[in-house]
Amino acid sequence: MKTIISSITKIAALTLALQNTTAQDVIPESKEAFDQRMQWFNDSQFGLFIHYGVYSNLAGEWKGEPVERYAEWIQRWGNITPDEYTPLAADFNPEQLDADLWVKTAKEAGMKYMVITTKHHEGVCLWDSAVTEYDIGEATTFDRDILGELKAACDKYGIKFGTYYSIIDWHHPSQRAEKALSQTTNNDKAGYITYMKAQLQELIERYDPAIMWFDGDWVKWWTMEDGIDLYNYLRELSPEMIINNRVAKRAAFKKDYGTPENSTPGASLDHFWEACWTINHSWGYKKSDQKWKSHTELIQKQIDINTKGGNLLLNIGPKSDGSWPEASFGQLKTMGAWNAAHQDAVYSTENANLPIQAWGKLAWSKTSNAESGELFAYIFDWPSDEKLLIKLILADTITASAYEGQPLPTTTQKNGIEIDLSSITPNEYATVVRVKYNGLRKLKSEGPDLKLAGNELILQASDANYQKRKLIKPSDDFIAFSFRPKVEANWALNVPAPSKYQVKMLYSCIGHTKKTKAVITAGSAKIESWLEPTPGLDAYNLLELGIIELDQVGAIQAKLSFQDMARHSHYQIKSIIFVPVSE
Ligand code: FHN
Repeated sequence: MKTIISSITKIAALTLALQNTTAQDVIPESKEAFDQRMQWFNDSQFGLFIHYGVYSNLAGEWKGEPVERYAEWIQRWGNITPDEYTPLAADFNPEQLDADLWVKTAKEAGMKYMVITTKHHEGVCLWDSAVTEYDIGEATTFDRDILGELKAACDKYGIKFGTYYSIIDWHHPSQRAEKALSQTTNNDKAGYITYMKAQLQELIERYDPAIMWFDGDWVKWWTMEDGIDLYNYLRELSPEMIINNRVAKRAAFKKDYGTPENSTPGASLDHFWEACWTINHSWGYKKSDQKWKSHTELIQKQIDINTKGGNLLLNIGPKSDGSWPEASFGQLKTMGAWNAAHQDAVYSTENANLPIQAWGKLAWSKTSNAESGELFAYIFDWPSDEKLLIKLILADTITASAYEGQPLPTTTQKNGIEIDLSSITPNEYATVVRVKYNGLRKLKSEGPDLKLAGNELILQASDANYQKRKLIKPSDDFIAFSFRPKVEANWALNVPAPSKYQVKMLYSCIGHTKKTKAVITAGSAKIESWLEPTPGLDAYNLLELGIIELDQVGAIQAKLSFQDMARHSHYQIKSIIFVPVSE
């Protein structure tokens, strides 16, 4: 009891000290100090996300039946009552948890930090907290300090240790699991905030996390002011610790970094960011979830994210005993080998804001600028004629080589730089070519500036599913629809948070003889708009269709179809963008 009183006294004193910071202000920090604090994060490129808790015991099944959606949400989607769920903590027994193996595997994959769920929405704490008995100390028979073991292993291998903490807490009396998506008020908000602050102080004082990774900010009773107050509280407690933007309201709050989820922004962003992705489908371990991403998809995803200036935070969901699903080791091993063989192209590059290329990605070394430097071309789709055209850029001088240094012949074309790849063999996952230059110039870029904020959900043409016979797909850069009744494309859309979204579509169309309507559905939501013709198929228009509400968390189906498609009309769709609307 003494510990609890001292924690609450400390919090009260600290909260008073912050009174002079008005609710809407974050603690002042110069750009230099902020950039310095974010430096290691920005250089990391790749981190490990771990979803581990009592839900891991259930492996996505309840009473012998698989439960839909994410396994860590099983209490909600399995309609498990608190009386049924709370005692399950007694079975939590990470006896096979080998912190050294976890962290060594992460390091060998090329990961520079890790973030583990210390308290997910279920509310159980993976450390022995003084302010609750629903934790590893009292609610389980397990008595090791697994967070301490992981922190020690991170220190041993030079990996930064981070902690995930959910604002949502279905065990705390102030909230209820069955109202997970509809709870508009918290029936003891002040008490719960004091509880959270005490727990966060424990995590900081015991494990000194380099990152505090919040989640659950979307609940209606949590406000931007609450988040900024909590941000300031933590900045005082641990001035060098990095805090993600879900501490407040992610659609509008960008400090310290943005957190797109199971989605990669279509272009670079004007703030630090990290995209978190599952390695299969569910965050928490789900026995039936065999939707493992291929080694190629994972490597190319990391390259896509890194070349746009972000980090990939890749999730593993350990089994109840603390062991990892076998498939995860293979994926991380392959990623580690590729990262190790391309160190310059992974850890010494940054976003170059260069024109999008249909065959892969572009970045430049950190020391480059328009006058001189070195480009890295990451080739996903090997050109059939073995001639790589880097479109829309020219340079005064060009010297191209394979990643390992073998010279490659180049020629300057009207619309870009062409590199002869015939003397080298493509890498199974992605081939890197170096291009040293002087006097780099960008030709006019295609399409309108999307002005992305980073938390948009983007459906790219390359990720669409559709009946190929009905559509022409000349490249991954767009889907071409010609006059075909009932033609449609669909995507799996991962919704990170229930919210209203402004729906936009980047398209071009010609041959309009009469108006055509685009119809977009996402889960049960639907929106439609007439399409105006564009000056040409290469001249893209950003259409705003309007606002829809997505009241789900997790994967739903999105579909694009057309009504009254005009004869002899042709459409090219680059992307559909869902922009979260801050409440
Ligand atoms: O509801 C959580 C979900 O369980 C998981 O933790 C992801 C990972 O960031 N975040 C929320 C869904 O957006």
